[in-house]
Amino acid sequence: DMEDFMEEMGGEISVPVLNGDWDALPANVRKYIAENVRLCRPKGVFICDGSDEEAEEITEKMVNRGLLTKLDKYENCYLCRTDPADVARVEGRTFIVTKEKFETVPHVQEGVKGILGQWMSPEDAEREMVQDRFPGCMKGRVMYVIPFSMGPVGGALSKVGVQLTDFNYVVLSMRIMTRVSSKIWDVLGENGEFVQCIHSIGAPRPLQRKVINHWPCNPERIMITHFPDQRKIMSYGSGYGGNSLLGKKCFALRIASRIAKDEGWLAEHMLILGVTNPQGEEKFIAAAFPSACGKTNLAMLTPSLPGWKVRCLGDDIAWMRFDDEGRLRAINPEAGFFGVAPGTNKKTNPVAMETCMKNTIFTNVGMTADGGVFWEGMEKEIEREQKITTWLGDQWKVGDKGKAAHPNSRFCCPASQCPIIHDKWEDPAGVPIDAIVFGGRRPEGVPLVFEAFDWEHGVMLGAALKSEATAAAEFKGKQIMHDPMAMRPFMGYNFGDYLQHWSDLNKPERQMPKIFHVNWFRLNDNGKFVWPGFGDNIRVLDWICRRVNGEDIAVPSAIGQLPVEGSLNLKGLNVSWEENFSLPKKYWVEDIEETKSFLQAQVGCDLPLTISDEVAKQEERIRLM
Ligand code: GTP
Ligand code: SPV
Ligand code: MN
Repeated sequence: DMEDFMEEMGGEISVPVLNGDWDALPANVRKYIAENVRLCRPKGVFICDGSDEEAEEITEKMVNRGLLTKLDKYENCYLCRTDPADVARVEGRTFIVTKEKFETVPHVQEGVKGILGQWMSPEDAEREMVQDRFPGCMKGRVMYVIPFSMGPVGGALSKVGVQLTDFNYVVLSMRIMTRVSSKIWDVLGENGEFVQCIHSIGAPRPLQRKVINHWPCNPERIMITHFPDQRKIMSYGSGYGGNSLLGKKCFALRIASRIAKDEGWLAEHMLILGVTNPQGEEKFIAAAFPSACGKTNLAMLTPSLPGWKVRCLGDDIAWMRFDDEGRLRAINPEAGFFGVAPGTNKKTNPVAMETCMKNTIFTNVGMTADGGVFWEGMEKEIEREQKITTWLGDQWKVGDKGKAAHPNSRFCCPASQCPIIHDKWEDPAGVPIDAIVFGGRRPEGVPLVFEAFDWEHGVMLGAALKSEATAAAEFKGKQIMHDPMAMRPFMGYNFGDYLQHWSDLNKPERQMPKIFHVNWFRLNDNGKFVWPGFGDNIRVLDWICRRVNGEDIAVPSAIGQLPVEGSLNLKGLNVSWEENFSLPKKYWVEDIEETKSFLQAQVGCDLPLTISDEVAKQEERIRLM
């Protein structure tokens, strides 16, 4: 048992195993747990098996404690309200730890503060995490052991992780977002490799800080560190999504992007969808938009054009690898959706609304008096004058000041429940990607859709991706921020090396996907969206599919191939071509200037020549506009 094990390790403590069979664990897992028990001092260890019974037991406890509220209107749905100080990812406290600094971050220009990832030395990480934060951090709490697979269990492209956490909310969320199962132990075998994920809310007993909303956390001390060389993640102080569900951004993007570089594949912040035209021909598309810029919505799109069908494979992360035939194949490593609630309704995203009506955990949304959910955008879907409790616990009704839901409130639900989930969403071989799409919130100047001239130009477009800040992280206001490849917060290694890796993928024997750029968020002079978005985005997908088929419906411009006027199906819409597709020269002159200095300042000598060449070519084209 654990006692013998601790003794062998020269340890002095042992704690009860509250659930599961310690002796059935692989030896390297036992060692990993024992080391962290010694460091974190939990009162017991709970080995999860991912079963429904286990989830029911944990859920009941959380309801009794007040951390979850049952939503009577739906089947097996719960509301969770966090400490208002713990509502989003904390990018300023997120680090990648490598011996060599420039493995993690590019050589920025002198005097410039880098924004493409944060590096920490192993010595500092040892002091900050292992010495300052983690000793005794789980005192009085249970350490849960969560075996999980990113990607189908045992699949060739899948990877295994084991998360240790002292927060039951994380256990319930991980079993929705990843594949949690005892089968993982068999996949690992005796000494199989797994990613070590260690998470603590940093609130040992006796408590040092008042617990708000029954959500223990330690916002002042939040720190999230990644050790790509050791395939390890340590996260402290926050229970929120991307900070605590370590399979998601920490593993499937930051650690995986680094593994992917070493092994020749890609781990990207992308949705995956299949779109079938009225003739029955299906194309697969992967799209990268920054956080809260429309991935979930596009992945679940309900087409406004007759005869079209969209099926969802994933809404946030894609792992992609070229196969022997030279096709880029993508899998969704996740098993659930952790989607933005506000803005989602039966008109904008009926599929998401249907997906989250059972077995869902809602975080920081409002609640109606009859035990339903409410958030901004649902005004037409509840009875008038309904009494609502806001995410902060205040009484409220539609029309009152303030908001019912936090702008980054989320639903967490199993992907399998999605009514348009693709039959192949769990195919371990993945689906062949025909097009890659980049996009962001661009209120000005950027057309609805355009196509890259070639792969290199497309990689440059990705590198130049910008967007208005959103509520998914700690940033305030509407500033336009660079978010290259929608990966700025999730880069696992030097961004210059990352761009080189993307460039190097282009080989003659491969069928390279076409690359596109879209913008659903352009505003007119009255501050109104010039494009209806949502279900009408099928019209853009239609154009993209026809381009993939080689149709002659594009005309070169300074920034890429634009749709020939009239080539986009706008039947039944009242939109202005000019407002959607004009290229204001002044805007683009400034844009390329700004992009060039951004890349020079932030990526410096690590910027691949192919990319600076593409920037120079674009600059020249814009000059000639
Ligand atoms: P993360 O989960 O943070 O990675 O976000 P995401 O990229 O999946 O974004 P999501 O689809 O949840 O959309 C975020 C917000 O953008 C929601 O409030 C949506 O209603 C809104 N949105 C999505 N698509 C469109 C669109 O086509 N037009 C407009 N105007 N808004 C959109
Ligand atoms: C994002 O911010 O891109 C998300 C939410 O998908 S989180 O899981 O918190 O990263
Ligand atoms: Mn995301």
